[in-house]
Amino acid sequence: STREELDEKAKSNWKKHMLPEKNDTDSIEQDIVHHTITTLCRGVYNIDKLAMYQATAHSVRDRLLEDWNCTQEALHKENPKRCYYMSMEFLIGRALDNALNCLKVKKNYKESVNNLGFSLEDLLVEEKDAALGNGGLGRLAACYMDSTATLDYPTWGYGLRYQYGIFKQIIKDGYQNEMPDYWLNFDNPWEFPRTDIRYEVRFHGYVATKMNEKGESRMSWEGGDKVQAMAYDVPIPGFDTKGCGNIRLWSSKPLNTFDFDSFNAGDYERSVSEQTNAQNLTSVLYPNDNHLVGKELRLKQEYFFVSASLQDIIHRFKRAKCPWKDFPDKVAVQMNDTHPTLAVPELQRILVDVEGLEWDDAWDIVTRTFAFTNHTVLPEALECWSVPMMEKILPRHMQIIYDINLFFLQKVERDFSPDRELLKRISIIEETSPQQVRMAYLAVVGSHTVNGVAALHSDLIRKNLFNDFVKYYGPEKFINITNGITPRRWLYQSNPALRDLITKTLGSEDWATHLDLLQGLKKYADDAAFQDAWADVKLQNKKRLADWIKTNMNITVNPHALFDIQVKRIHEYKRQFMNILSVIYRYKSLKKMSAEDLEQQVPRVVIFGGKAAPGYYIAKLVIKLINSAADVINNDVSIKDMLKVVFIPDYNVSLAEIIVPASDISQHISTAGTEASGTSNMKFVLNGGLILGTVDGANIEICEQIGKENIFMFGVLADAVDDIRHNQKYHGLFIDASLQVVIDAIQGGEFGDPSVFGPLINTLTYGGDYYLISTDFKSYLQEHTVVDDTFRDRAVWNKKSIMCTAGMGFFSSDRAVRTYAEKIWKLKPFKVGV
Ligand code: B1N
Repeated sequence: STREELDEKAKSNWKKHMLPEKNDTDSIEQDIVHHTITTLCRGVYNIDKLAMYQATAHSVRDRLLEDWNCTQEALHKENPKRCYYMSMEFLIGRALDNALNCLKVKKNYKESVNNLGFSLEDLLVEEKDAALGNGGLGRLAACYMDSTATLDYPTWGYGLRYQYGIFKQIIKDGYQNEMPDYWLNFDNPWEFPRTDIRYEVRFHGYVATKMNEKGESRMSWEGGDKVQAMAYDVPIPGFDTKGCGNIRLWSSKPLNTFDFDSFNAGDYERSVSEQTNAQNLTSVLYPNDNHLVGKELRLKQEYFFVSASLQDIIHRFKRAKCPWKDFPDKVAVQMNDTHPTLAVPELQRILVDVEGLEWDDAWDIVTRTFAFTNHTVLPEALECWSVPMMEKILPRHMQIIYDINLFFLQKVERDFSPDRELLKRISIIEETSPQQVRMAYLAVVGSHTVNGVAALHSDLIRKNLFNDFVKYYGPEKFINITNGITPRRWLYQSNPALRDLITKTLGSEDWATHLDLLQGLKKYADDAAFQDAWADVKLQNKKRLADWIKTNMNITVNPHALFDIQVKRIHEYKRQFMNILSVIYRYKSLKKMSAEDLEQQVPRVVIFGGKAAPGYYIAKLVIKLINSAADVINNDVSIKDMLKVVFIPDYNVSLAEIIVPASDISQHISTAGTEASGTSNMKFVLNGGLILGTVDGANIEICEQIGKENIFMFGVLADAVDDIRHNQKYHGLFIDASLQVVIDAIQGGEFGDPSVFGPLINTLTYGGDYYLISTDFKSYLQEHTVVDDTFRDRAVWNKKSIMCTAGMGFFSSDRAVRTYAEKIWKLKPFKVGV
């Protein structure tokens, strides 16, 4: 029986016991001890750091749950319009520190944990990262969930509960090795299994014609194999609000019903192995960033995810008994790239086949519900699924996609242009052999709004990828919403020293939810005392990173050196290769210097971090080259510590929290027009680090916001890239003398067996240098010199650093999310408990 059916006495009994948690230190200690004894079945005789972390986490979770329930109950009653953010990736990282800050109980917890004989800082690092994402796309989803919760937007994330997150990277002999990340080995206090929330998901089977209740003929998807999706909820606390968001992750489980007809009598082993297969569906996150590997299991994951999420959304919608035509007034769905695009034909299928709506009425509902964010223009990342594979796994969806395409092309032909070439170009089906479904086109056709993630990127997709669609639909459908990052995790939590200085200077911590207030720092940018305090914070953060490097890698780095950092997924377009080539150039130059000249140099620590997709051979060679160069350079005493190179293994969210606050320079040096936005650029600048970057992605808008005198930019512009590639193809490349020096050093064996690096060097020479390293190398080296010269004048540098942080208000994910809510979702905040 539900709460509505309980009698008044029972209800008042419930109320009497639903008491809020108390946050005085004594109550907190009591709760931690209670969880140690009950939840963990341990005691003072065998408590250790991990157990203490778990007990502490459980007590914090209790406090979160209170807000979670409060929020969901209020939403249930009021039933406002909600938004669902569908993403195959959520790169959340650790939860405890974030929750303590959001609930404003960190100070008391620190004291309580101390009173029980532990240090809170020691406990925080016991937590394993929730690493259910590859890079920027997954981390963006996590930042957006933080902001929707903080701003009280009724938004839920939907995703998959992978048992293996992104692999653990281990460096052996300079090479990347991958280890599975079985992150659920210990209990996970940050998720709630919802054993009662389960849906069936079908694969394969066939399409039949059936009569519905009204006596109309309808298609019906029959037979096939079914698996079960079970929900796990991950609460997302908002900062300083009673509201609490949620990410619902689906896990595949075998279906426990028994189909006697298809049971192969006596073959018990086979029936168990079928159950195991069902479970394997959500086992592993595909470890590719910006790259599609058209595996059948991935397609199944995408459908499984979409099917379970839509069933859940529809179940919730139906509770309110609204007519179907109101669906888009109650539900907005944002598709994080094309990965959830099967939701378009799936909703159409449910409305037409199952609910009996007419095609056109259903399609109107579908296209008023969905919106689509594009995150990449790289051709190798654009999802295309082969028609035969789709027909096999999702036969009814394939028919629906054909119909969507047919009606779409008929409209284009009738209302716009009968040009056969245009119709071929704009078709959702690509006429290759076999045919392919272009998921990006399906997403555009099925959505009311499409957005890119930075100004340049949105221009490029309007001009290139979606040009025909812009002409057909008109430009209003294609908008820009520049990415953002949450200032809670990426400054408030990860950089306490800077947080405190900013709060003291501005007189309150309102900046954490109104990031534009950082503007108030500008008036202190020339103040010598403030500059010193600012520089001191940076030094503290560099020491923290230097300590980590010493402890974990046994490399000594000088915290007074210029820290030059590039951490992100390893990809040719991001040009870590160009970075290490320039490091080798610097090394060769240092080696040629006289003792006096050497002494005049600015010492540098060049830090790399990032994972390569396990099958990405060239990216893995870049890691090897970085490590081989580091070996030689770090052990060459003749350069007197003027240069150190560090490759930090297993770069992830929790390491980023230590690395980001410690940069003097961070590098964002993608070939112009290839990095859709980038978000780590925003994190570094927010923490007072300067950018060395190309005129690409969000670098351009960062430059506009902070002023061009506070950023180091170089390289060709995006609109020149095509012509340069064309010229290179027909006239060959121009390899500058400085680049030749470096190539010669590698090929001459200065960094180990040169044959190892042959294929990598070939991408430049014989490979045509697609990412234009040879084009940009000279201006890149020149800009490095400007960086060195600027760093010598510390007052000038400190002012730039302050101006960086002060100008970053625009890049808060609060601004981004508010824009989505107003322009796309038509969503209002829903405040709880005031
Ligand atoms: O999305 C980020 C951007 O800031 C980055 O510039 C962009 O590279 C990144 C297929 C992707 N685009 N596409 C992906 C990830 C996984 C996958 O399987 C593509 N990631 C991005 C946030 O907008």
